[in-house]
Amino acid sequence: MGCWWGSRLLKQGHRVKLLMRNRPPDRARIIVEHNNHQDHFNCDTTQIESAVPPESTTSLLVALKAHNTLDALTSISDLLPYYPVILLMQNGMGVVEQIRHAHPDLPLLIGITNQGAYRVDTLHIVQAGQGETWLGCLPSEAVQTGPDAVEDLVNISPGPVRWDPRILSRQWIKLAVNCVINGLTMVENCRNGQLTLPTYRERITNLCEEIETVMSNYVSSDATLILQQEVLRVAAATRENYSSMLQDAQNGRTTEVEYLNGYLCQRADSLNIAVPENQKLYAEIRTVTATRTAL
Ligand code: KPL
Repeated sequence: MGCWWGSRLLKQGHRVKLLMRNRPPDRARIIVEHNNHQDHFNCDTTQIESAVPPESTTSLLVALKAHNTLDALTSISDLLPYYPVILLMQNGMGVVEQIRHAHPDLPLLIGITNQGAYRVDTLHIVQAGQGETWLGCLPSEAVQTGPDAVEDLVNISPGPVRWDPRILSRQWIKLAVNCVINGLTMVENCRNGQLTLPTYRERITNLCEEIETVMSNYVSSDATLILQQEVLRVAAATRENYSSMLQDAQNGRTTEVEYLNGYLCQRADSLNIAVPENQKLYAEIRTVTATRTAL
């Protein structure tokens, strides 16, 4: 996702610097492949430990896995006050709470995308389809940031990027979709499209009903009604995809389960809401992960 955003901004003439974990060359090239065509974008890079304070109008876009985000931000904690906007783009929920706890008062924004892109190499991505992206500020934020602070990001095209004043609802719907699709594809070891088969319908209904009950404690009920419909729509729209959780597991990487199914079960627990179907799925995912890791 970092490469995708970087390439879009560079195309529009913005300056982009990639902060990278491993020692990069000073200048590098992002390659974006689409319909068997490659676009190349030169950009500045720096190793994250050597990063220096940015210019005053620079936004920080954090496109890392949920479980790597807090550590990455902490490693540049001296620089964080220099960024007028810090945009977080992770699957799942719980990262904002962790960051708030460790680094209070940062100007955080949330980005949610269904833009399909996968990595074939460092700085080399394949853009799979044209998705949508929403940006917004959580209602709990002390400092409310508005769309003008991210005008350049909102105006990026192609691929619509919109400001959403109800980003929390969208975050919960995305959490629900990822809990169900990523979780079930992980235990069934299948592509997303398989979940549209009637055999999975009852299980999906039960999972969604439980998630709706938890979710309705955080967002208005009109946002919760469409969950099952949304799960099936996304599974069909991404039918050829292997979910990110399954891909992570297949490649021996840490999955985001704790920020998806784990987060959901923990919220349910703190509200004293029974979610047996989701608890069962969460346990199955952990068993499958342990079995695959042990192989
Ligand atoms: O977000 C996804 C993921 O895999 O993490 C979906 C939308 C389920 C696409 O695979």
